[in-house]
Amino acid sequence: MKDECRSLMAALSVKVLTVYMFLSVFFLPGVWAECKENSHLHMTAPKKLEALSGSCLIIPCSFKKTPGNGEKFDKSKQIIGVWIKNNTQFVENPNNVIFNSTNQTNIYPMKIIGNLTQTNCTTLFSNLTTKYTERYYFRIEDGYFKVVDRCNFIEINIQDSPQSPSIEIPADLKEKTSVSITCSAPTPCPHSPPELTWNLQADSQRQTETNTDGSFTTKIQKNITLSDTHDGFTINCSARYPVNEGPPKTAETLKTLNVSYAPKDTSVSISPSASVSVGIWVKMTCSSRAKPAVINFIWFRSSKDGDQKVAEGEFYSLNATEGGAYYCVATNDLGNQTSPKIDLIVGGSLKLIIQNFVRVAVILILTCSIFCIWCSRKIQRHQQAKTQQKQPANELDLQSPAIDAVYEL
Ligand SMILES: *[C@@H]1O[C@H](CO)[C@@H](O)[C@H](O)[C@H]1NC(C)=O
Ligand SMILES: *[C@@H]1O[C@H](CO)[C@@H](O)[C@H](O)[C@H]1NC(C)=O
Ligand SMILES: *[C@@H]1O[C@H](CO)[C@@H](O)[C@H](O)[C@H]1NC(C)=O
Ligand SMILES: *[C@@H]1O[C@H](CO)[C@@H](O)[C@H](O)[C@H]1NC(C)=O
Ligand SMILES: *[C@@H]1O[C@H](CO)[C@@H](O)[C@H](O)[C@H]1NC(C)=O
Ligand SMILES: *[C@@H]1O[C@H](CO)[C@@H](O)[C@H](O)[C@H]1NC(C)=O
Ligand SMILES: *[C@@H]1O[C@H](CO)[C@@H](O)[C@H](O)[C@H]1NC(C)=O
Ligand SMILES: *[C@@H]1O[C@H](CO)[C@@H](O)[C@H](O)[C@H]1NC(C)=O
Ligand SMILES: *[C@@H]1O[C@H](CO)[C@@H](O)[C@H](O)[C@H]1NC(C)=O
Ligand SMILES: *[C@@H]1O[C@H](CO)[C@@H](O)[C@H](O)[C@H]1NC(C)=O
Ligand SMILES: CC(=O)N[C@H]1CO[C@H](CO)[C@@H](O)[C@@H]1O
Repeated sequence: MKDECRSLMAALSVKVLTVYMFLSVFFLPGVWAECKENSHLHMTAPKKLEALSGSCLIIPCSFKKTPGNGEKFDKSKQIIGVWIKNNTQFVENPNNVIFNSTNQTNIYPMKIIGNLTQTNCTTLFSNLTTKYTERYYFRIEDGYFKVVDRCNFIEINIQDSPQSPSIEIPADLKEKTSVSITCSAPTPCPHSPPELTWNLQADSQRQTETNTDGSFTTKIQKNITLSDTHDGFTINCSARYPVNEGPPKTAETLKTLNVSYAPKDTSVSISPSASVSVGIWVKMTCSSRAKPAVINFIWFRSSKDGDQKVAEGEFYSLNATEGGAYYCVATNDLGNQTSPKIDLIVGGSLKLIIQNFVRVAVILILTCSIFCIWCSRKIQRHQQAKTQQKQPANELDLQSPAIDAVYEL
């Protein structure tokens, strides 16, 4: 019984092992085995490439041959470069050969533009459509050396809409510093690079640069000296890619500037008013615009002997006893700003004002009355004199009592 069990177990484990080996040979990726087998050819290219339908794609590519025993290069023949697409399990299925550099016309619109004798397999892939989204393997045929690099393949992804450009802004923006802002767009097809536009005036002309992996990027750049007005500004960069047919395809990216700045527009407001009576409670408020927010407000009172610090904090309340000029200084991490001075005028109390008013009024009334009485008397006398003048001429005499009366006054 025990023996039977043991042999059954042994049989089972052999079967399991066989199945596993079968799987690893035929179904599991088995990449290690393929890579080992084909290490004689090593292709170097970006692992993934994105491209736009209706445009083209440059595949940056180079390779290294390490011939094994019996593999000889035939110098009399030209080196053949072959691209194989991968949509079946066996990459060497002839149906998957979509480009052979000896052919004038190929199944896929590809062209090796690199010099194969200089191990440059750079390829131009034109008239792209989304159906070319595939995995691509490279093969070299040079005399008896005919090898596919199965380890290093390229995933080419062709899409109907372009990738968004990217806006590069240095971190930690501060006012009064000069920064360089760049908008860059991937450029799969440097023959027809995207046109870049943004809501900043570009300093430099559009430039197409080569990246370290051989792919391309188109850029525009602007150097700006930051100020608080740039804070919250949204940069809108758009890339227009020309395509074979129809209008250009566009993609845009927005990025908002986050600029920190020292306090601005610092001012003092006063309540109930800048002109108050003695003994009134006055509240002053210091306001300022700053990023990051103001961490400290300091209040000063100006006087002949210089300015004196009187308080700290956003608000300053005081019992109005005497007037003076006050101001505040707002401070944050980036600096400080002094507000304009505000004059606090302290008058007498209401009671005092009324008393004064009454006193003035009484004096005025008295003066007026005396003057009026004097005036009316004078007019009276004058009229009396006139009446006497109208009497007969014989009575007109310098010693007339009426005239005497006038002189009496
Ligand atoms: C590529 O073309 C050459 C010449 O026509 C041919 O000898 C070779 O077998 C082709 N290679 C592949 C992988 O189709
Ligand atoms: C190369 O040309 C031959 C005939 O001209 C054709 O049968 C073959 O499919 C072509 N190969 C490729 C990869 O286009
Ligand atoms: C390979 O060829 C392409 C196209 O001619 C060229 O732009 C590139 O500089 C070449 N690469 C190297 C490494 O020479
Ligand atoms: C490719 O490179 C080889 C060797 O450097 C040179 O002889 C040949 O003229 C080049 N071919 C082309 C088309 O530039
Ligand atoms: C690409 O397509 C256009 C028409 O759409 C055609 O004129 C041109 O020859 C094609 N180019 C290639 C390389 O196939
Ligand atoms: C912008 O600044 C960078 C360095 O910060 C400098 O290399 C570049 O020449 C400047 N560009 C312009 C147009 O001034
Ligand atoms: C960005 O700019 C483009 C053209 O300059 C414009 O069509 C688009 O509406 C703008 N986008 C936003 C969100 O403002
Ligand atoms: C702006 O930058 C400050 C620090 O510099 C940060 O605290 C704040 O969250 C940022 N605001 C936005 C909207 O990114
Ligand atoms: C202001 O001070 C005066 C005298 O110092 C005092 O009589 C008055 O009550 C105070 N007013 C207030 C509102 O505290
Ligand atoms: C404001 O800043 C200046 C210069 O940085 C400094 O000299 C001054 O003491 C500051 N004032 C206050 C009230 O912090
Ligand atoms: C998409 C596709 O068909 N991929 C295949 C490419 O070839 C390998 C083997 O070389 C397969 O494992 C993949 O399934």
